[in-house]
Amino acid sequence: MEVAVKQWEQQTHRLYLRLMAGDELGAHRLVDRLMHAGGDVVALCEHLFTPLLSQIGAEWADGTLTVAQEHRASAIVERLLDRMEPPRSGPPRGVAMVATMQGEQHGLPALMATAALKADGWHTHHVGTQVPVRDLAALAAAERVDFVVLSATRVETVAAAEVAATVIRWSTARPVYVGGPGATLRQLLDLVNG
Ligand code: B12
Repeated sequence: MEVAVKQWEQQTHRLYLRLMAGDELGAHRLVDRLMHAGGDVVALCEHLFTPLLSQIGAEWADGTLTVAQEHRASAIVERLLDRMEPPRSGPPRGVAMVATMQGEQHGLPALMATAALKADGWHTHHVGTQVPVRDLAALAAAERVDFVVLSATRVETVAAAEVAATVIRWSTARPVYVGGPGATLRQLLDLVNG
């Protein structure tokens, strides 16, 4: 969707106000409207949800928002992401698995990665957060995935995910891609599509 930067800023602000009011239905309607206007999952994640979450994180860090307000907003965003799956026809392009490693509680980037991969036509197993590396490697092998994606949000957890990636690559002989803060979903799609 070709939306001007200012329009994304306005939409982000509108969504922010709905989240702060706990208006989940209003938030759903806004996202549905953008999707119907031709918005794709990656554009919405990168131009709407990511800046919104950065703002919420900054306000939480400086004490403007309480933990309860941040949690409520994050939980609504999780449910918005769950609903964004566009209908697709035809067989999947392949099989993907997405997770975060132990110590990484930030599940939203992984949810965004899953939404982006599904929209790109991959059958995607979303395994959630804080998954033990051996269990993830075993499941990836059992499901014969084409690749594994590990999302991480902090410097420490990016480093831990890189170590886990080496273990999973070694035991499954499959590519493993690690995303960190600031990495984009477009980069992820470029990686998986070669
Ligand atoms: C929501 C949130 C939480 C929620 C998470 C809820 C959930 N369901 O995810 C909760 C409350 C659990 C939480 C906890 C903590 N949090 Co927090 N949290 C956030 C917040 C507000 C949003 C996180 C987020 O989703 N960011 C947006 C993501 C989408 O952006 P991104 O990281 O650039 O991700 C992109 C890429 O990763 C890409 N992507 C995803 N997968 C892949 C894969 C590949 C291969 C590629 C290429 C790309 C890719 O997709 C994303 C799309 O743009 C951020 C603020 C912020 N600025 O991010 C703080 C933030 C990340 N948290 C922070 C902190 C400090 C914590 C805690 C340590 C706090 C504490 N003292 O307990 C704990 C950590 C718990 C743990 N063990 O992990 C700090 C981190 C600072 C740092 N750099 O270390 C931040 C930045 C807040 C701040 N301003 O201080 N948090």
